[in-house]
Amino acid sequence: MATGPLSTRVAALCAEVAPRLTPQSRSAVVDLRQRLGEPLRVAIAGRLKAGKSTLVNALIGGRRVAPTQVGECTRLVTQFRYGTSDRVDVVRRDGNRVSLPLDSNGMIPQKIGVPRAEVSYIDVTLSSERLRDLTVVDTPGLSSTNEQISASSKDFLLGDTGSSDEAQGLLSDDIDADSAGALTGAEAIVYVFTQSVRQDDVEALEAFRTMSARLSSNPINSLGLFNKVDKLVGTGDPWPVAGPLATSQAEVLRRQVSDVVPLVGLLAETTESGRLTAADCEALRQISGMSAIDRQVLTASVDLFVNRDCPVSKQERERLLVLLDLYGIRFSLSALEAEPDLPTNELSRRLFLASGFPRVRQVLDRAFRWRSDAIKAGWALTGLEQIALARRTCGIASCSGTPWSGCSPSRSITSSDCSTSYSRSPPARSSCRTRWSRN
Ligand SMILES: Nc1nc2c(ncn2[C@@H]2O[C@H](COP(=O)(O)OP(=O)(O)OP(=O)(O)O)[C@@H](O)[C@H]2O)c(=O)[nH]1
Ligand SMILES: [Mg+2]
Repeated sequence: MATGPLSTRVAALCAEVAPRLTPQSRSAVVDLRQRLGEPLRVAIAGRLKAGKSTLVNALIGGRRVAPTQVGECTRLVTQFRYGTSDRVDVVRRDGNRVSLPLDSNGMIPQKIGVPRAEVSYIDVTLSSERLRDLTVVDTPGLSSTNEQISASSKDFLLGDTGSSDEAQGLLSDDIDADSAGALTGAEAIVYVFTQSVRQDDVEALEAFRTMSARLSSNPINSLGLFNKVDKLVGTGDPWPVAGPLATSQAEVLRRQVSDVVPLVGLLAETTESGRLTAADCEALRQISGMSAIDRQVLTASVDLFVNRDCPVSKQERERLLVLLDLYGIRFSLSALEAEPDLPTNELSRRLFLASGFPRVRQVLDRAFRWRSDAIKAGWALTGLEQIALARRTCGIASCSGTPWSGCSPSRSITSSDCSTSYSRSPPARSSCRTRWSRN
């Protein structure tokens, strides 16, 4: 069942045209119709270690399920969607599924038991309320600082290259075919970056957005996240710098994203997944009782924090670094110095506010959740259009014309659209390299 008025109209259109199509096109249209009834699918893209999985955990909330740092899964596309029970399926390229239990920490296991080359993606269902109207797709990071790769993948994805084999080779180093497929199938994209946006970020984002959906040139279905802003400054407050930087990066990316929002993803993950325990808070309280100068030296660097003499065990200090990093630790120590009896839940709430995540959620709601009907309907119309394009160029006559062009909710299909060339098309990748031509 489609969920909004626009999706409902497009679903009705799918139902109307499907019986008039060949079995292959019909099946693609039936898939499209089914997708209209599913939650909005948002892909998280960005460079290696930008904090994509950390963001996924914060978005899911209540738990930490996506591994960060290490593990086979960080190199695989992983989809998180709502289900009545928690379940991890490794989906093989032949379509077969291998079910795995979550590990003892409730996370996707480090070892998935299927050779990576045979895995298409990991399908995780969770009984998390947050996923009821949002499916999140975590993608492997763009690994390279090699600008050629972004350019080549862009060429390949946009169909502007003559040698798809060559481009595919480059693509597999950086955006592998599975990631490309996941992004192709997403209706919206969150692009995570750290530090300043670079030209290859712009190009990668442009390629992602274009292959995700050829909706329009408006950046209506992509959002930029400027992550790890706690790393921007040495020991001070990063927010006075983060705000203006995010604004200038939004300017650089104005054609690609609707907004750029600064974030300390780590604090969002820690607080949203409820990882900060009373014991952690107690350890921080003990450290806050040290003299001001000792505290200052202790928190001057990661190395000093772990190795200096301190009333808290080294193991606990390492845990605090994983949960909060130095910015979160300093923030907590200041809060506990001012209010030594601060309870754990109040400290966690303040860290959550300091993460910038409330604004991220608000912007995500505004950019995606509240507009999901229009985004999904536009995405499905594009899919229908491309099915028609492939059919016409393949010389199949039964789908002449675009019967849905009259009911486009977000735009109408114009003659300029009809001169656009398509080489790879969501949702069904067509083998036909096509160019629309009107009779
Ligand atoms: N200090 C700090 N560390 C962060 C932040 N966000 C993520 N990290 C850390 O950065 C590391 C990489 O985070 P991931 O979420 O695994 O990054 P990723 O983009 O999913 O990485 P790949 O999947 O390997 O490309 C982890 O150690 C995170 O804890 C942040 O806002 N601040
Ligand atoms: Mg990851």
